[in-house]
Amino acid sequence: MSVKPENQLLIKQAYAVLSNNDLGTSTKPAPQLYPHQWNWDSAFIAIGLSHQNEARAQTEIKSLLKAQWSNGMIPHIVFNPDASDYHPGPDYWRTDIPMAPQSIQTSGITQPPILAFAALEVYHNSGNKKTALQFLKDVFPNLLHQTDFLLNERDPLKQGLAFICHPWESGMDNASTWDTSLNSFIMEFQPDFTRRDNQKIDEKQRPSDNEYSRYSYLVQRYGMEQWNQSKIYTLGLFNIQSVLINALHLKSMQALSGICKILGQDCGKIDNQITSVRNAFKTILWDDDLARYQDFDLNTGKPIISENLSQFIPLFAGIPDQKQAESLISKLVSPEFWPNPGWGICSQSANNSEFDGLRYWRGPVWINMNWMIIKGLEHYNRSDLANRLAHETLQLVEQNGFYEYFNPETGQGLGSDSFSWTAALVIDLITSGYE
Ligand code: 9WN
Repeated sequence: MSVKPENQLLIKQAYAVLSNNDLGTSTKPAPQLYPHQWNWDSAFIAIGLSHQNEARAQTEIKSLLKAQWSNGMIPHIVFNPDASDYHPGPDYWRTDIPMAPQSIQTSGITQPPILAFAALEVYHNSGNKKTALQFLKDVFPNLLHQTDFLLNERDPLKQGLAFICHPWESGMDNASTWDTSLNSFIMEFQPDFTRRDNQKIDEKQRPSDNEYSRYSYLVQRYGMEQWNQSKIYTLGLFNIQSVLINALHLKSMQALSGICKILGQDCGKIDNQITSVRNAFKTILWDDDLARYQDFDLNTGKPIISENLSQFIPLFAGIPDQKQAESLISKLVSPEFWPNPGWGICSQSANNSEFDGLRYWRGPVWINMNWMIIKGLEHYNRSDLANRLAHETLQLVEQNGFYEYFNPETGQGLGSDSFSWTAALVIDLITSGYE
């Protein structure tokens, strides 16, 4: 495969970003803003690393799994003991409880579960299949345990869908989708904290103070329950069956079924679980009248009507049937989500009254989202659109830098520079033959 000189340079720069953010056995998402290890960041990072250094890619995943809780939860942050400049830090979480690992400090919540899919990608990209097979054997039980956590502790009504208990678990923290639910619960006390993020990044590009106050309250309140999952559910503060979380969970379960077959084990249980999650997408998360997927708020018993891009992520897991996929793709290509000319998919529709092209998950383009949608378009045989989206993604980074997110109108880089998953997924796109 011949790679254009400008893309060869981009790959070189991308590896430099990952190497500068390398903490030894894990990679921080960004040099200043995010000094610890994050869950879904490490999954994307491992995929990028696997094209150059498969052993290091495997270590990235294993280091996160070392922090897995005894209930199967893989935490959203694994704290770097040498870094302190992040709110909420380890003590704020009150995770010094028997369920959490004893020698590693972690947060008390999880994040979009794409790790099993990443583990299978790392295996496929490996040159040394013997060590890669051993890697799959090593991580398989932990990854199954994570699925059990999501299907049991996070599915009290046994519907086949996991709920999230905090906007940080959604990965799309301040999407306006969460506004009503986040502002509905009563805070029994005012949480005490100092924000660090807006000392480093222009506050117009970050969540609001009100959101931070509510994020921090949830952390403290759940900490008071010692992170007991049924108590968290019963508190009823923020219990949402998210489309993104469940789509990535299904994608990971499909990968686990693939790993199970590679390992020659009996895969009946995981295959049945996949069927039940697929059915739940059809019966609970799909709205036939609106021809779209919607998050579901367990506290109100109602779907959340909000136009953000998570409705397209089921394409990545091959969940919609052909007709559903066609409706979703026709909305995806409309200028409210994908300006033409443009830089990819807006995190919220430009027609959404809360759209803000600067503010984090309320409009900006994110590289991991473009990347998952590219793969979803390929799944539905829309290489024409996948190629266009990949091209715009690579141009965006080449012209503006390895930023965390981007203004969908101007392409301006926002948030932190030298962002790891931007670098990792640029490597993966170019190595996969996109230009
Ligand atoms: C809170 C690390 C993480 C990403 C999330 C993104 C942002 C953290 C923050 O950064 O969240 O988890 O401090 O804002 O929203 O998706 O994993 O890159």
